[in-house]
Amino acid sequence: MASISKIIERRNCLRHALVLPACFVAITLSGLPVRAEEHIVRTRRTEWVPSVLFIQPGDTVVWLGMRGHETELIEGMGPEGGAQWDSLLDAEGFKVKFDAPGAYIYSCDIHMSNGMVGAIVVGNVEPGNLAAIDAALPRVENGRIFVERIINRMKRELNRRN
Ligand SMILES: [Cu+2]
Repeated sequence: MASISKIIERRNCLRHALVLPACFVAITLSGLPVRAEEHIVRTRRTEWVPSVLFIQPGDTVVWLGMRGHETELIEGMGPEGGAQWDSLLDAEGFKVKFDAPGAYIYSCDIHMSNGMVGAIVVGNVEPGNLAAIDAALPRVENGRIFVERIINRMKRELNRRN
């Protein structure tokens, strides 16, 4: 017959076995200290791959394959107080850290009329600046149709996710 102390020991083990995984799950679901990630956008001729990228606040985007290209936020197409960028030409490995949630529409200015437009969505909630992006669209002079196409693709992907 097992002694009382052995029974208690077994109970404690059982308790730890149950409690530890539960703690782990709680921390993960609360969205607390999850490590910031780095995401890569590559060029394929005059396209960004992926053309629509979903990331979390605090993540960084790195552009690769940038010979003959540059990347810049289209005016008025990022959230207020969010990252703004305009790289040099041949900006291999250019990086932007995104802290503010929202949608960011960017282009390679040189190839904008070839459709070199991309979208980055930061955060899990519906971006708060979709109306502002729509309002900024008429001000785009080159390749507006491609900008519109990427905005629509982004909205479709947002609908699919929500
Ligand atoms: Cu380009």
